[in-house]
Amino acid sequence: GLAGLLIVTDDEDAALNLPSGEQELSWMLQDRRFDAKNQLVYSTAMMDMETGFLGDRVLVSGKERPVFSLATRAYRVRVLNGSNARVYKLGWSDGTPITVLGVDGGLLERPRSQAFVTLAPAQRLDMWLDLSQRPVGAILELRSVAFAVADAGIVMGGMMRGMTAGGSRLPLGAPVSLLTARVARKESVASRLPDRLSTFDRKPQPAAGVPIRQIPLAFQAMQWTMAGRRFDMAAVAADETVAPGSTHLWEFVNGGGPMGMQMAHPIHIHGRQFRIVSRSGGNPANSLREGLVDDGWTDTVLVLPNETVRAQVTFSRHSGLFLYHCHLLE
Ligand SMILES: [Cu+2]
Repeated sequence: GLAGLLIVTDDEDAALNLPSGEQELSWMLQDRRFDAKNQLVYSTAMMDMETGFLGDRVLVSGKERPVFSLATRAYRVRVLNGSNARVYKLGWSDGTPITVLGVDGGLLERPRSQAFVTLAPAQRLDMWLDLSQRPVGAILELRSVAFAVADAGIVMGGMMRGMTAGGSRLPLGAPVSLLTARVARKESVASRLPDRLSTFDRKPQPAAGVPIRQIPLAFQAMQWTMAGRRFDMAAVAADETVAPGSTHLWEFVNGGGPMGMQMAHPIHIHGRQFRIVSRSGGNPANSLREGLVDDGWTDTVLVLPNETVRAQVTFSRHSGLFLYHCHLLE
C-alpha cells in the first residue's frame, strides 16, 4: 500500500539550525516483489505469513537504487523502514560512521556515531550526512550489510537452523545496496553539528513501585502470540488495562515458546513514545546488536531472539483504546 513520512518538528528542533529545505532528505525503505509485467506481487504463502513478507528488490521512496546528486555540504536525512518484515543493518560503503541525530520519537540528547544502524520495520532514523570534505565526483553508497539470518529470522530451537522466507530471492540478512549519494557540485556552506540536541533524562530511573508486566513473545499452535494471545484489533485483557497517565514497566520476553521458534520482533506501541530501560539476555554474538540505538524516545523496539527488553511507558492521559503489536505486518 501507500506509505510516506510525516515530519514533526518543534521549537527545540528549529533552534538547532540543522540543514533544512533542500538539505533535508527523506528515504523510505520498502522491499517489494514484481512480476514479469512489473506489477507488485504480494504472497500469502504460509512461509511468507510466518516469517513476514520479504521482497527481492528494495525501493527507496519508490525507486530502486536511486542516485542523489548532492553538494559539498551537510544534509539531514530521515530514514523510515516501511517494509513489511525486512530488518536493515545500515552502513555507508566507505566505512564512514553513521551520525545519529534522532530516532522514532525525536532527537537524542547528543549526536551518536556508530558504524551501523539496525532499522526494523516501523523504525525511523534521523541522521547527519556531511559531504563537505569530499571532492566533487565522490560516491557514497548506503547499504544494508550482511547479517546472519538467525540474528533476526526464524530459528528452530536448538538446531540453529535459519529458515528464510520461501518466496524471496533476497533473504533476510542478505547484503543490498540501497542508494548512491554522488557529490555533484561544490557549495561552501559551513554547517556545524551541534554537541547537544535535546535535554532529557538519558537513563530513566523508574519510581519505586512501578508495576512490571511481563509479556512473553512466542510461537504456539502455529501462531505468533504476545502474552499468550493472538492479535485482536478490539479485544482488551485485564492486564492490558492501565489508568490514564500512569507509568508502567512493560517487559517483552522473547523466549520463543513451546516450539522453540525464535524471531526478532519490532514491538510498536501506538500513541506513546517510551524509553528503553534495559536489554538483557540474547546472543552476545548477534551482529544486529551493534546497530541498536536504545537511548532516545521511541515507539518501536526491536526485541532480538532470547532477549528481554524492559520499556518504561507513561500512558496517555486520554482514555480510549490504544493498539500495541509486533510490526512485522504478517
Ligand atoms: Cu513479531
